[in-house]
Amino acid sequence: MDLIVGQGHSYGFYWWEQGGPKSHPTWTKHIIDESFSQAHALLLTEIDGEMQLITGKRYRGHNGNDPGSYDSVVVYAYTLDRKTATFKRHILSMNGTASAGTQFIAADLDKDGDMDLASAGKLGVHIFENLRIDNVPKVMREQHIPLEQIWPFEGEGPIVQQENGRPDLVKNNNENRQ
Ligand SMILES: [Ca+2]
Ligand SMILES: [Ca+2]
Repeated sequence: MDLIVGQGHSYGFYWWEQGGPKSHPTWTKHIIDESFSQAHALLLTEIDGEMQLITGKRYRGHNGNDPGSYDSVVVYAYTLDRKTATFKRHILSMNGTASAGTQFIAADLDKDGDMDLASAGKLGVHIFENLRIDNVPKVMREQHIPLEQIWPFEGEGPIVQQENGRPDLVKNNNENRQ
């Protein structure tokens, strides 16, 4: 049995390979990733049919006193090739507000048939929606983009037709041009 260990309050996480006889085991340290600090939570789980290791940076693990406390906050998934014992990194969130916190959970949160993730940290609670199965219409996702879509704002000049603007706004633009 091998081990995967994250540095909760410094840089790096590793896997430790067990060797030797069971009566006198030896342990060899292997680097998985040392690019971020405070990998305070690790989750090894099967997602989309393959084993994945989920981790990331905890934000302000010791209230800003840990190494790397002010680095970008990241959350990564690592797919594991067990034949070569290599981990391939995939970005789930970078420089956003999602963080590792103290635990990840994996569950099909929207019950569409694929496994989603959630974490809670000092920057808030986040859900990572798995888009392998995506039953949400594009128009509905557009409505939930956290941006003000009615622009230019009042007093900022004439309305111009936007290539990807809301259908109702594009219609209004055409009326304004008449
Ligand atoms: Ca799902
Ligand atoms: Ca999904």
